[in-house]
Amino acid sequence: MNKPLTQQKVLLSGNEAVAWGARAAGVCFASAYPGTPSTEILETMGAFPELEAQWAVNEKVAYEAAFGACIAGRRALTACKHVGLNVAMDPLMTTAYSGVNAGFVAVVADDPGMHSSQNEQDTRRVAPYAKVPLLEPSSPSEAYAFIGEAFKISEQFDVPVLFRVTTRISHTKESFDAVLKRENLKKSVQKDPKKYVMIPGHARPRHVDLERRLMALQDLSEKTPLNRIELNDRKVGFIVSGVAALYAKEAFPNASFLTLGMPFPFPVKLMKTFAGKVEKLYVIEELEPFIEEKLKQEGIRAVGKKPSWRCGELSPQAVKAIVKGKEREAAAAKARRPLLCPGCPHRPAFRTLKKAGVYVTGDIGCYTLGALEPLAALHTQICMGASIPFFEGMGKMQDGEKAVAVIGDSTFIHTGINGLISAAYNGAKGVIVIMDNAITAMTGGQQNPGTGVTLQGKETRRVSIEKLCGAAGADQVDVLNPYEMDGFQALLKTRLAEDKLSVIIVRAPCKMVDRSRSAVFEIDAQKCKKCRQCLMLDCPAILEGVDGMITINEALCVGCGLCKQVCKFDAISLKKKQDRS
Ligand SMILES: Cc1ncc(C[n+]2csc(CCOP(=O)(O)OP(=O)(O)O)c2C)c(N)n1
Repeated sequence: MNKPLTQQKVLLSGNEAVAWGARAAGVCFASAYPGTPSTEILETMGAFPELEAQWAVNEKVAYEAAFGACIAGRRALTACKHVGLNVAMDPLMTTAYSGVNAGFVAVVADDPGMHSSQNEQDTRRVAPYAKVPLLEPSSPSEAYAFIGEAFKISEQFDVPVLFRVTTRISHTKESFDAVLKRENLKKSVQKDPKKYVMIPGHARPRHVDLERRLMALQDLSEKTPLNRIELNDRKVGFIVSGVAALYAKEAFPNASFLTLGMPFPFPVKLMKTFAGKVEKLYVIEELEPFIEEKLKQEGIRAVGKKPSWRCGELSPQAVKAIVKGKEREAAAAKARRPLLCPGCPHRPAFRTLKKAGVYVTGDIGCYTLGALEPLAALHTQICMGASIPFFEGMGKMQDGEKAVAVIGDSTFIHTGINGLISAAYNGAKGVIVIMDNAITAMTGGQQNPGTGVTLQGKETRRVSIEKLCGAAGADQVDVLNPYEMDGFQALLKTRLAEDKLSVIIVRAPCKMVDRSRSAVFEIDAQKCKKCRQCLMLDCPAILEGVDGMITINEALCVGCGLCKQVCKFDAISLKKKQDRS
């Protein structure tokens, strides 16, 4: 008889490895809000029938739902991008006090280099602030192995564990052997108000206890194999963590290394021991001088990096430059600028807003690209949900001209709704535009409560954005198709002239959802006067040749017809089927 398979060769990205590792660790519940580079963790878990994986409306809710499962005695995981942890900071700070029942791990994916983020904050700094342990793998196989350790640490030390990955780990694939056994841990639910009701009288002793737990974690950090010394050539030693460990090992393969898979609490004794074994000590880490500062504080002599290296990613070449004491050279401009997809419904909406000449407070999503030339009709973007409060504050301080807020459907449900309730309550006036493309497009097309489908593909209740807006206190809610640009323009003018708080929902499906290609357009070179109005739409399908000729790339055109709408010379028409190549 064949033995059941206990080990399997897998090829997984870091995010997939986190998901597979969590399944092997017996995680029963996972909740997240999407955010690059973390999104695929939950997408992968969503495909595991043996556990409950779900999208929450935002990271705070995701954290709390997962924590509820942990109180119920099941291992639970939440995942987010670095800025998502800002939204979930409130429960993180106090669940550190309360501690856990079954294991609880918060996976946070940082984005050094800001490939798809508005900042590059270093989550390692959060661990000492929140007083929780931090694990940091340097490869997908380590991510797989460390997740199980994170749950054990969480249970042994009664604390949530922060698990940090970065873009290069999240999105790099590695082939390794995965143990397929799934742990089966079930604890019973505890009614323990002294632990889970954090009124001051209960929280004070829990804070004292947290300090005790941290001391015990400090001991663990000194002993755990997650922090490991490899002694080779002793002339040069490196203290490294995360993906920087791989860069340093590639750049200096013969050197000695102390790799910190559990950088916090800092293994101070281990760092001193290692420092004593090598002639010259360097510390190599991406972003903040997190380990470097601790070494300085402990009087351990080590060479760190110049402040210019705190911005952006490292590489093996960067490690060599740091060792030579060089400054980071200014990065060359990125070759390709981001563009809205052909047929994207945000394009006509921004064209209309630009025509209206209004100040637009924006938010985060694909529609943020409306800030770029030539659409250039969005004027702020700081963090998710800020558009409506910015609009409210600006509107109250400005004489005459009103700002318009622009926000996507997923962002509106994430934190935009709070801004609308507050604006309505405080008597704000003006127009809020919700760009509802029925998906969370920016992060690759995830479902949200507005789409009526769950992460695991079940039909569910669908939230009505228009009813939400009415209930929140908007005086007027209109719904229209952004492709009807004349209608949108007229409505915008009317609503802006009124003394009301209005919401206009411009609704048309994202082209990633509705992939139908109704038609293809072409430009009649005889009729085209090269007025460039179609080019001003910034559609990737419309091209200007070196000879000034404007053409439509048939392979990219999805037939939205926007270019035909803006052409004053009737030079754009449907391409007949038989003429299509
Ligand atoms: C706090 C936080 N969480 C997650 C993200 C990642 N993120 C940016 S925009 C966005 C949602 C975009 O969806 P939507 O508002 O519907 O706009 P669309 O991209 O569909 O146009 C997400 C998940 C982020 N930037 N900040």
